[in-house]
Amino acid sequence: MKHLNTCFILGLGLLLASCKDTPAPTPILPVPTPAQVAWHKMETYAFVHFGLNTFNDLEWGYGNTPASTFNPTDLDCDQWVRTIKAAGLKGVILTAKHHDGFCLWPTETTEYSIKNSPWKNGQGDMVRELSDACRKYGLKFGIYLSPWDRNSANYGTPDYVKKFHAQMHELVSNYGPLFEYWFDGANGGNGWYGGADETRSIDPATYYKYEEARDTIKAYHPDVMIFGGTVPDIRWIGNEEGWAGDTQWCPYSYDKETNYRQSQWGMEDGDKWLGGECDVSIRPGWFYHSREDHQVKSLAKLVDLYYRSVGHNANFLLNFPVALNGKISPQDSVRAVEWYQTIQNDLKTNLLKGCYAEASNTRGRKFCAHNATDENWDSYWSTEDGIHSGSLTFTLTKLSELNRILIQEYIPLGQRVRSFNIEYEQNGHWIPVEPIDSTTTVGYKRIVRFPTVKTEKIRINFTDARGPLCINNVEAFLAPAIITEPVISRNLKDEVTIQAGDQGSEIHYTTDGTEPTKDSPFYKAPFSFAQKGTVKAIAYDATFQKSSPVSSKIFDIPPHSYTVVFPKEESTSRMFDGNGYTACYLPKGKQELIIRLDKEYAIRGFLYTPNQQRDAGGHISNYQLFIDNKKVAEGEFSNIKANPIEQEVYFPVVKGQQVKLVVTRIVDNQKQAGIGEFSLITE
Ligand code: FUL
Repeated sequence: MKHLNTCFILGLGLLLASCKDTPAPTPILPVPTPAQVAWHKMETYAFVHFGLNTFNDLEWGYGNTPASTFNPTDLDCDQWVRTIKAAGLKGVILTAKHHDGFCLWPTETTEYSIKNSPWKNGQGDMVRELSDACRKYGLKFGIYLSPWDRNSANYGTPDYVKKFHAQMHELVSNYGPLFEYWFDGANGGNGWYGGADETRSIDPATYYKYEEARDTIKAYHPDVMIFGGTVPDIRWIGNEEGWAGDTQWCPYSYDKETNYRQSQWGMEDGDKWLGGECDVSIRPGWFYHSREDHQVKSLAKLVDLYYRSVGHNANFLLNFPVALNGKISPQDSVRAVEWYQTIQNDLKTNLLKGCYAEASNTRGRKFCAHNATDENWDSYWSTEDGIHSGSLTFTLTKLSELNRILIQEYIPLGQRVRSFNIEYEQNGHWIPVEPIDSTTTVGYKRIVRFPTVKTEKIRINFTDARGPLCINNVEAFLAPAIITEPVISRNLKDEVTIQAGDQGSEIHYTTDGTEPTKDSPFYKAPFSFAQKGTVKAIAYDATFQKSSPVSSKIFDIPPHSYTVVFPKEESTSRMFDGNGYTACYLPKGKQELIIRLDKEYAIRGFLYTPNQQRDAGGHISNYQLFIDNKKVAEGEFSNIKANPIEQEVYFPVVKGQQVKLVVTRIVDNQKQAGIGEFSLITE
């Protein structure tokens, strides 16, 4: 026994000595700060958009909606926080002031605040209520303070910047602790501005004095992550759809950026560590609109977004548009919790737990393959200096089915992996899995989804990296199938096409508004639907005996009833083809569209979809609509630049046959308006 102990101690001594001798790989710049690493580990958190816009059915208030309209009847921040927590989200960011300038706390800087609203007779403080609720339930708290202020009379002058900084000071010194501070980038130009009702432009890079702002914020909250402005700690992912590119570098250089959409992928040669944040609303809009009650994102959509954000090395920021009563709507909370439970269930049983891990090469015992499965985030498998590739092979404890592999790099030493692939062993042969994304970067976290394979051995080949590999975690799972709802569209020939989201599932549909079941008619091919009505469909997987959620599409005037009078170009047909990715551009000089309908209709609104192609321009930001030469609507498509989704406009019913859309402003003052889809809504 004594002898054994001596051997053991001797062995341990030698081992420790050899560990001591093997240095860790040199960091590859840029590397994240410890606060940035802690932020990556949060992975998912919530946004809440609530304010005057909520009560006026707006996305971007003009700055003139009266403070008296802010009147939640049953505001309950505890309910928000309970919901957000049940959805597994780790924190919440509140729009303390949106572009309309209305402040949700009793600021000294302006009268345009909850002080002058009927809510709690002007005695309330929403920022306080939410930050208290967060503390009570153990959630982190963050602030969104819009730099653009469409209410402020002195917006555009140095005095406004003083006011903006004073607002920030009130927020950082009175509420907290804060984990994130959001500066929105929108500066749309026009606004009420104390009654001036004009367009004002500023240079955001210099006007707001973001460097000073950073110093103030960090003096109170040294570890806070600043979003936006000129000195951010994290970066906008470049879309408001909630996804990050599968190639996803945290390094980024704003001075090398030529198009803001580059942010979707990051930059391998970026000189700053700026992790991506994917912001998306659970509904189409950021603020609550009752007309969107049926448009809460589907479970399949949200789960997909999780894999395309967190699973693509980025954080996920899910917005809840709080409703008029001051609560998160039941549809939204049920969906968010369902989403969380689905992901938890997908990633429940790690099949690599207790497995045998082997590496093709390693820089020393301290950096062995086992570190990738030891559940210790700070230990990692690493290759020798100068060796930027290598494989990890895992022998499972038994023959298993799997369809997810989760990989993490030890990011405190920088982001390294450029490419990898995954194989599984079958009858002595290595067969590549078929991932649904390209397998390039890894970063803080990469989750690879692929069709289920059955095996006892899995191998990950890291084929290229910026330095020696540093892999601190690998897990594998078998996630149950989610059946995705089908996509319904109608083309120029008035034919309806229904496409399944999953291979192998069958589609059943109805055209009379009733809910489809697996006994409803089976969809085989496009069918003619030259009428107004609703088509509903489900995908049904006979193997799993499971149906997707129902997709539903309301079709109004059939495409064949529209004749374009101006411009007389063939490409105009693209705006009625049921495909937002094919667009028509109005001719330079005359930004108008004139349509003649086949007969008179009672019209109560219209739908406009901007060109859905990646990086497309020409989105209409302001419009007028005429029916039989009478103006029936005029307005702004707020936030269309950042979020180019279908826009809905309603007005009192007007009977007519000729419709004219006049484009009065195009995003970025471009010369030609693009129209992906256009249609009228009838009574
Ligand atoms: C955008 C804003 O303009 C939207 O209204 C919303 O607040 C979103 C999160 O950021 O840029």
